[in-house]
Parts: sequence; structure tokens; C-alpha cells
Amino acid sequence: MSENLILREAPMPGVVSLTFNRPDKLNALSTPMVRQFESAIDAIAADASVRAVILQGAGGKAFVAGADIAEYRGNRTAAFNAYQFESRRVFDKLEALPQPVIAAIAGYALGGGFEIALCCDILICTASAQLGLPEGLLGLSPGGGGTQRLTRAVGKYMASDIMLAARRISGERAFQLGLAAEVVAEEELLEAALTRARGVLKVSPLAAREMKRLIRQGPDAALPTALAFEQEVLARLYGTQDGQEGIAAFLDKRKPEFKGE
Ligand code: CO8
Repeated sequence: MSENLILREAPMPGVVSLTFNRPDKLNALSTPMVRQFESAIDAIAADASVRAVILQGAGGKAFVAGADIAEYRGNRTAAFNAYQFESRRVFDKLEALPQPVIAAIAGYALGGGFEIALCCDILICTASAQLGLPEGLLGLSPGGGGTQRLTRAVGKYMASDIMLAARRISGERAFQLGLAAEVVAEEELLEAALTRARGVLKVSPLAAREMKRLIRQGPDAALPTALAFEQEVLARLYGTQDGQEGIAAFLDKRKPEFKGE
């Protein structure tokens, strides 16, 4: 994996970390980085030994400060649209990963960086992290899902404040709004993400995948449809080896051994 995006095994089996690594540009996402990100996501999706993913930014100043604005001076419409369509597709793929994804956010998560975070399942922030969708300041609007995912996450009024008045929110505020699961000191950020990953490792990977789908897709359906979908999922999980193993292990007072089957 290229130097601008580092995929590595986290310090425990079953967990990988992906690091945006272009700190001199606050990890701004260049076109090659988007492509590398897609390859990494595809590789993770295809690897059943990966049970949890941690996303982070190198350098401490940024998670990702957005798309690489330097690529788009001049009216480069074709390249610009190719970038935005490609990014959207890659962000959708991130959201659809079967494994839970934990975003460890220190510093700026702006534009596409915030949009990436909104495709993750669990966000851990430092108190001083800065999250926002400042595209309006560039005369643009978000294109990687931000207008929709943020609005669904925090409601239309808060989303309007963040986008229409270009307000960045702190990690602390993100926690208050229910976006971030936890706020920690910068030196504790990775450990907090790893703690979440350890939690994920205790959950059956099949159950995690199905719950993730329910959480993400359910709100787009009418409530009775979503509730019926939930029951179908539970019935299916009960019939799996993991479902039977989980129940047996509880009753036998031992740790379950989930196989993802
Ligand atoms: N793209 C390219 N370079 C960037 C970006 C970026 N998004 N963000 C920061 N950098 C670069 C700076 O140009 C600077 O480079 P250099 O040292 O060579 O001059 C370096 O990173 C450090 O940045 P600053 O000196 O600006 O650091 P400050 O601490 O003064 O400011 C900020 C930090 C406030 C984060 C500031 O850098 C900033 O406002 N960055 C832009 C944030 C932004 O607008 N992000 C949204 C981008 S648009 C987007 O993500 C989706 C749009 C649709 C896709 C199409 C792309 C246009």
C-alpha cells in the first residue's frame, strides 16, 4: 500500500488500521489516495479474517482535511466530476463494508474527511477535533454524501448550521450531538479505538454485519418494513452456527467461539 495510505495489522489479530498519511497537506485526499482507499476497502471486504477496521490520520493535525483542492484550479469539469463520482462510490463502499469501522479523529475532519467519518460506524474524537463541511466557502457543496448523511445523523437544523453557516463543530460538540461515541485526550485516541475494536471482536461477525445493515438501511424504510426486516435477520441469525454457539456458550458459562458461519 502506498505511503499516502497505510494499511496495517493493528496490534491485535482480526483488526486492521488504515492511516491517511499526507500530513504536510493535512491528509487531503488526492485522486491516487481515493483509488488506494478503494483498493484497501475491497481487500478488507474480501478478507473474513478482518473483524474490525480503524481509520485514522497521520500527524495529529488532521484526520482528513477534505478533497485535495489543489487538483481543481481552473475549470477542469471532467476531472472534477470524475473525482466526485469516484469519491462518492468509494465512500459508499466504506459504509457498506461488512466489518464495523471505527474512526479515530484528531484535528480536522473537513469536507470529504467528515464525509468519510459519516460512513464509519463508531467515531472517537479528541475534544479539540474540528468537524465540518466547509464546501460552501469554496463556492461548492458536499458531494460525498455529506448533505444527506449528516442531516440524517443530526437533523436538518443542526446540519443547516454546520453547512449553511460553515460552522465547524468540536469533538466535544460531536459527542453532545451523538455523533461521537467518546471524547478522549489525543494520547488516548488509538487506545480508545482499540478498546472499541476489542468490543467488536467479542460480537459474532455475522451479527455485527447484520446489525450494521439494519442500522444503516432501516431508517430509509418505513418503520413496519424496517421492523419486519429486523425480525427476519434475527430469525436467520438464530439458525446460524454462531447463533447456536452464542447461546450454548452463555449457558455453559464459557466464552463463545464465533466462526462467522
Ligand atoms: N486540499 C489541499 N491542500 C490542503 C487542504 C485541502 N483540502 N487542506 C489543507 N491543505 C494544505 C494547505 O494548502 C497547506 O499546504 P502548504 O503548506 O503547501 O501551503 C497545508 O495543507 C497546511 O494547511 P494550512 O496552512 O492551511 O493549515 P492551517 O492550520 O492554517 O489551516 C485548515 C487548516 C483550516 C484545515 C485549512 O487548511 C483549510 O481550510 N483547508 C481546507 C479545508 C476544506 O475546505 N476542505 C473541504 C475541501 S472540499 C471537499 O472535501 C469536497 C468537495 C468536492 C470534491 C472536489 C474537490 C474540490
